[in-house]
Amino acid sequence: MIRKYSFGTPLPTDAVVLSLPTEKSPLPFFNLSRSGDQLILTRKLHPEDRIFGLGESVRGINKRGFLYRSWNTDIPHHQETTESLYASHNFLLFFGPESLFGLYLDDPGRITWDLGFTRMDTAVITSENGDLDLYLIEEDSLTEIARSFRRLTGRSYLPPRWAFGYIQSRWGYASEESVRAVAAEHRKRGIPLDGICLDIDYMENYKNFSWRKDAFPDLNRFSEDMRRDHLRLIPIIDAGICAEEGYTPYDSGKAGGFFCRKADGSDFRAAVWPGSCCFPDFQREEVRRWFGDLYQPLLEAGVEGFWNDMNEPALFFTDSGVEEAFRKAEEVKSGSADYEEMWMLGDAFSHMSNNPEDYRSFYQQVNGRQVCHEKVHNLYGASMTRASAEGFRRFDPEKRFLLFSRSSFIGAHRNGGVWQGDNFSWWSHLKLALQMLPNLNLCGFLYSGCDLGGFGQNVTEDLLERFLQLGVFTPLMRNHSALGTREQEIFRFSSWEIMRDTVRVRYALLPFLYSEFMKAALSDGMYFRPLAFDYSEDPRAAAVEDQLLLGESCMIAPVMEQNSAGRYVYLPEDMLLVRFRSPEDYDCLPLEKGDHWIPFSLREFPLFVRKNHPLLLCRDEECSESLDDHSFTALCWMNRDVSSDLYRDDGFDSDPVLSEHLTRFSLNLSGDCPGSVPGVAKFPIVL
Ligand code: MIG
Repeated sequence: MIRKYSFGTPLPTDAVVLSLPTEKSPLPFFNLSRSGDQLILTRKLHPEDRIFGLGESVRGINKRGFLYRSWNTDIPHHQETTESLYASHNFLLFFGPESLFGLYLDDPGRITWDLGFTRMDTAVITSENGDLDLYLIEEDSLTEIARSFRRLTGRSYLPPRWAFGYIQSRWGYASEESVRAVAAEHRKRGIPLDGICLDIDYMENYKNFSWRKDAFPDLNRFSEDMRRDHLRLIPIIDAGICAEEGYTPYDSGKAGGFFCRKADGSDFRAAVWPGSCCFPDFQREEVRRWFGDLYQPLLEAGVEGFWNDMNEPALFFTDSGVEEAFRKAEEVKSGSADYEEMWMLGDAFSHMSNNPEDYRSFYQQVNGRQVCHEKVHNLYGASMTRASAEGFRRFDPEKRFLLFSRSSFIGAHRNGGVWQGDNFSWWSHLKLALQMLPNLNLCGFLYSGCDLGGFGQNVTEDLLERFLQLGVFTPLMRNHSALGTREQEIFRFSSWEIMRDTVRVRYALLPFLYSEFMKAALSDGMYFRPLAFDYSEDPRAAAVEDQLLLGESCMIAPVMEQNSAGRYVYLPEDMLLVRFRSPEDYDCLPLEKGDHWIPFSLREFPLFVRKNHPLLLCRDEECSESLDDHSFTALCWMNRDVSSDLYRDDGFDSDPVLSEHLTRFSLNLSGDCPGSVPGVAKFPIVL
């Protein structure tokens, strides 16, 4: 049951697709109060209450015990105490002895989620706008609440199948040759690969939809050559449009009046990579149409995937920000500043970027009305994603395109995936990535993944290998790193063969993982879930913070500590451990429900499969297109006949019907189990 409550005059967000009547009865579960414009919700927490949700945010799977802020921020140096990341996903699940409900705030402005931070026993949620629609969802289980929420907000984005292949990326591939060399090195060494991202280096002076003719002379031919080798180019597009006369996107945007404006009616400008930029007012339909059509020449050149960046929007600085910083510096220089201002001199400069003052200084058009950007800030990336996706649909409505964005808001989950932003080559960020995934899924973002190996700082070989072992299971499996850091492609490292075999396991599992993903997406389910979702009666399972359920029958438990020789795993029921070293080298171990310490050398990683549920492995290939998804090795710990469904499609169909793509298959106990481990069947099947 979904109930809607309205407060004031809510701004449209495009998050909700279901129209519901507004409740007149008082809001249950929360104490409601006002302070100025703010709307404040308060709820006493039971000591055993858990809170899931908030999608992209720091800390654990259970969000309880910290304060988070919905305020999309470019924050490459995030850590445990960071309150806001690149996205705002305002959905929470309360789960405890006295609570089982979901709460969604459809509010594009700043929201503070004090989930037991100020007082351990109290949740206080504050909306700054104060005008919003609030939805309460009550169902019998966490899974059903999540499903209802997806019905409310719409089906998750479906990427093309090739987007489940391994993707190599780096900020700094400065020419066609360097990209070709990276591709060739993967092919030469048998490291499977489906795509290479082009970062801002491919553009001419970082201008969107342009490319450097000196270094990337013929994108058409380049893209064709790559396609012949079963590789796709995935260019980046930034939010800001370079404010330079003679540059077509600027001229057409200017002529159309498509950019965000200041109070005096002039275009708002801020510096980003290309220098002074204007920012499309993505809230307007005609602006989205114009921007979406700008992708057309690249689509015509054969590009089938993009990543949208800097769309919080990130602002390096504005003229007024620079003036203000210089004014402070002058005061300090002339001796007129007091002690505190002198001490803050560094801040005066570093706070020039993503400055709240700047976000307050421009306006967006919402339903024909000028609204201060601050009030709709968190929609910017989502609306850019919408513009792109709508453009792709106009270009080819039959086909799925790859699209993942840095910034997002609920609603964008219908149009694209997300990557988890700029992380560091830190062990703690490996764990952070894992913990974010189920909450992203809860908020509808099924196609996601982190920068494997870490974006900032220098990775170590073992950290990259452990990142890849998580990446084997994340829908987006992309190795990405920042300019100036240690080169991070697999082939750069002495242990590249170990890493290659890890990626090969991904390809052997790809048809199975794709099937699990599509089944989840097409039934409004979750690909990754906290253990609490399936084992809500088991308090041990509900508390697990370092393992995730995957699809209908699997569980992952990656090693996330340096130099560890293994790890503890809690099995909420009997499960088969498949410990992988490569597609042909793995061992199968039936394990009983309970705690286990399991050794994992650096090259080993587990997948756990529920008893009487089959796992399908195919022969790995160098790219997803070459995979044979008819012949499999079936692995199953079984003590009865089992049957299951495999989802398959052409990988592009933009509107597949689940039931039309399922192949039912059975494994019979009577036909004896040919595996070498008693009770574990292992045999070839053809579907
Ligand atoms: O200010 O395009 O998150 O993935 O490599 C940095 C360069 C801009 C941030 C993205 C990152 C990308 C980088 N971008």
